[in-house]
Amino acid sequence: MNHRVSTILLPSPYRIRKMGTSGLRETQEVFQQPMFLDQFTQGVADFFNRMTTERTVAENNRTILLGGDPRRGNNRRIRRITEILCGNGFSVVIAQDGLATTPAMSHAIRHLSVAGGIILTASHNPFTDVGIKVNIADGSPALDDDVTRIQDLQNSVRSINVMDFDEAEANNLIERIDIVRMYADLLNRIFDFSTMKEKLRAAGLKAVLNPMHGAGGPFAREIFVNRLNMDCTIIKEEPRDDLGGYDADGHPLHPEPDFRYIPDLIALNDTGQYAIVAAWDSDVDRRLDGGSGFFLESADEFALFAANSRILRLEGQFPETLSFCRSTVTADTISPMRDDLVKLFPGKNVEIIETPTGFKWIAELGNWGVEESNGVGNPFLREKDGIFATVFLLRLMLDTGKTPRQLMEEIWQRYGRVYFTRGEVSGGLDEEKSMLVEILNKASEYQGRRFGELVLEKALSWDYIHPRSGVITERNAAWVLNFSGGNTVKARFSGTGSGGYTLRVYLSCYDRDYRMAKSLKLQPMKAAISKLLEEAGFPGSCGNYTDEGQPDPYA
Ligand code: VG1
Ligand code: CO
Repeated sequence: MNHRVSTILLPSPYRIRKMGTSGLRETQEVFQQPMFLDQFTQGVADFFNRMTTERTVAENNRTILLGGDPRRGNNRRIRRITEILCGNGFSVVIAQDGLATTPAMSHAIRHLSVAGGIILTASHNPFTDVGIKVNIADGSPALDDDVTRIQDLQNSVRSINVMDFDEAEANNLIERIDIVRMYADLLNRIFDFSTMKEKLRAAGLKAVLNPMHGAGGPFAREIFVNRLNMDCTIIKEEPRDDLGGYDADGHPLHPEPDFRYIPDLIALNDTGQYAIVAAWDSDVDRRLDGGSGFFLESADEFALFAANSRILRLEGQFPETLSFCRSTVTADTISPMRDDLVKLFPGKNVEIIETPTGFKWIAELGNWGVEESNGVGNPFLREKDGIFATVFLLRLMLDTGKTPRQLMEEIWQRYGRVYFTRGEVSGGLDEEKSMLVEILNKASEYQGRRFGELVLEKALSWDYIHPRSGVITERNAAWVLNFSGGNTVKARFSGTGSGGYTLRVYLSCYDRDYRMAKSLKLQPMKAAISKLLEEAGFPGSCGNYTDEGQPDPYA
């Protein structure tokens, strides 16, 4: 076949940044620069080109899957990326008019056995940002070595190979798939929708779901309404290119399932009329769910799922080694469960692993995983998965007749509870950021000092020692401040922003008693952080704690 490919010279190449916690995120303006997307994509095509000529990574070794959230410009970008991939000898599978969730993409990459996927999403960032994630043949996000390789290739691009879209179409290089159906079929195989549907009919539970105008709407409708026939109200269902637009102060809305951004869902949950409530971010790899007035933190939900993981079907696919992973800054709800997990899976190896933030670190290791920002992953694909989590919660409720709160309290009664919140210190000045780095690097100098009610016992930095190779693969993935009374503060810089700095601060403390007011429990740590920053001469403060908007049944 002789397809027409033109080669366009890149007159002034850009310096493209390395992908961060999850893909590259830049403002719309950056992506609108002439040929910026072209250079980005040519580099990715070069990466897949090398990868697939070095070895066969998939049955459809020269095919790439494309899809993403409904963010402004993504349709156009999918068209252009298709032209460049086809210009480089690949064929392309496009998910559902370009609309797909990150977990559905991860599943489809594996299911279709293609060489990888390009996911157009800046996830929780507002529509004023653009993001692109690159996933490899096993469905997981590209890991650090690959990310470095991609960036090197991108920054060496001097010309772009392009095939006109219509030409690619005429040459049958483009296929379109019903990714909603493909993903719903997967969940059906895992959870058994027909049994769930029957139990739902008997129980008559109601739900409110909130896809935040991202990619989740069609998936939620197909699964909860069409397949499970559930009595559902779906708010913010329609995928919108502005992901809901602006708030009352003129700031673009964050499509992020975080207590700060879902006051409407919190209010509906407070009515007590809904057995299940859930919000997911624009690419549906994160969730915040619960029901009957209660919400579950991701680490708590992770513990609940781990304890009940045997009810999932396809158990034969569980590997010999079951890895329960959490990013190190996530509440440690899983360690107290170790002995029970070992008993739950006789004959298998059970390991509990701490990773850096970014689900790529977890996806690489295999199966169960959780992140601090409301992401829970499962053994069936290689990403966090918001809808999977909500369906799992629903399934547990149907099996037991219990509310989310009752389910969670059973776990806390057995293992104790980790009280947890996240906050941030953010700003635009490089000097401020450097100052924060210096304060945290030298925090051990404050050891033994009292900050409000707490004494700083130890300050250290956490390096990721890879559990397979034993090599330190990520140095200083978090700063750790151990205060008296088991109060632990961890901090790291965000890697998903498109400008300025955000230091993320994670607070946790364990207690056997789960019925304490969370804000009171966490207050001494918040005060200690403020005092420490103040004494170190830092001009800003830590705020925006997620528990501030969180309903607390024990308050
Ligand atoms: C944030 C979250 C992190 C998550 C990442 C990507 O990263 O804190 O837990 O993995 O977003 O999630 P950062 O570096 O800004 O803290 V998503 O839903 O944007 O793919
Ligand atoms: Co996301």
